[in-house]
Amino acid sequence: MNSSTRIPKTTPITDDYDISNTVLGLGINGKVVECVSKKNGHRRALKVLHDSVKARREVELHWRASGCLHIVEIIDVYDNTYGGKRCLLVVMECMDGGELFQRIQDNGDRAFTERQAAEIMHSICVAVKHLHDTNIAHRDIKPENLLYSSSEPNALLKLTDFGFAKETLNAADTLQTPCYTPYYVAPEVLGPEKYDKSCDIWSLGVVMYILLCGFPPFYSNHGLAISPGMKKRIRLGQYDFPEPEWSNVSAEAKNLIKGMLSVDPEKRLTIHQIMSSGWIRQFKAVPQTPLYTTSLLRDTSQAWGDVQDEMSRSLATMRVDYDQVQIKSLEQSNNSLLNKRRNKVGA
Ligand code: I85
Repeated sequence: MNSSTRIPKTTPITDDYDISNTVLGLGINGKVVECVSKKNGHRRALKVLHDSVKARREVELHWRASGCLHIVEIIDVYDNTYGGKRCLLVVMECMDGGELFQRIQDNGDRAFTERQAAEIMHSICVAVKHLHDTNIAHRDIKPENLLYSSSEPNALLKLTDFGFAKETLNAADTLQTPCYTPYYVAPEVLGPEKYDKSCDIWSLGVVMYILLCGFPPFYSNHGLAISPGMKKRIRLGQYDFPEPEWSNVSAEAKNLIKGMLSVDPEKRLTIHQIMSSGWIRQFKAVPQTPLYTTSLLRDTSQAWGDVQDEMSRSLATMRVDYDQVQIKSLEQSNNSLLNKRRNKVGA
């Protein structure tokens, strides 16, 4: 279905759903509560967003991204007045299994293995490939946004929250605009999309690192949410694979992490390179090496909130930094084709 044909319903949501008081989570842009379909009795998750340009973009991009096995599905969207304010009400499939790392912590007595980590990374990579292939950068991939569909062993892991998602026009689309002919196009015209997507890859690297050992690659020394020292370590790519946690982890996994956490976004792996690595593609053949992850996550469960805050803050920094890189490179550019376009746009 063409995404542009999807329009929120303007009929009252209460015609179709009973809305409960149970809060499932609080996002930055709105709260998520439970609701039940009057038609079929299915439990759903309802995200309430105050209507704005930003909220419209979130809904549009999430809607467009729906239809992937590893992305939380949108069922319905309503444009209603709710509590005296215009709101977008997003009804989603309800993810009953909770957050990724909570489930790993509750892994029972069995040790979490490198193969299980590879299977989880494969699921997340399928979601990211789907997004990047449809010109969407999520830009907020972090543990709290990775949810399980149920508590069954066969539950699916899915990505949610498109509050920071951004459309990335790719090279092919850029070249189809009348201003460019491919022979003369400057690299900076083709460039910008890469930075937003590379933000997602960095997140994949951090999530994969935590999956394999139970602690993040970068953290502050004094427990402060984000310290200058931590910022510096992120910028310089200063992290390591300490023993004993990393002693038995495969070299292939470590190399993949290095490629994902490469400081220079130009050098960072793309989702296609990651998907074609043996560790992801043949995750079922990855060794079942027992990891320290479960026990370390349990040990640090007190500080898990800090770990989450740290990741949110570094993602925020990265989104701003990369936006600036893009603006700067366009402003600084004195490319004749770009100037032609500037004149056309009248900017
Ligand atoms: N179901 N980031 C953390 C939740 N089903 N959750 C968050 N942004 C969103 C909440 C705060 C994610 O867009 C979020 C968003 C959407 C959901 C969402 C979507 C669909 C759920 C902010 C649950 C749930 C339901 C039943 C049980 C359980 C969880 O959260 C649990 F297992 F935890 F008990």
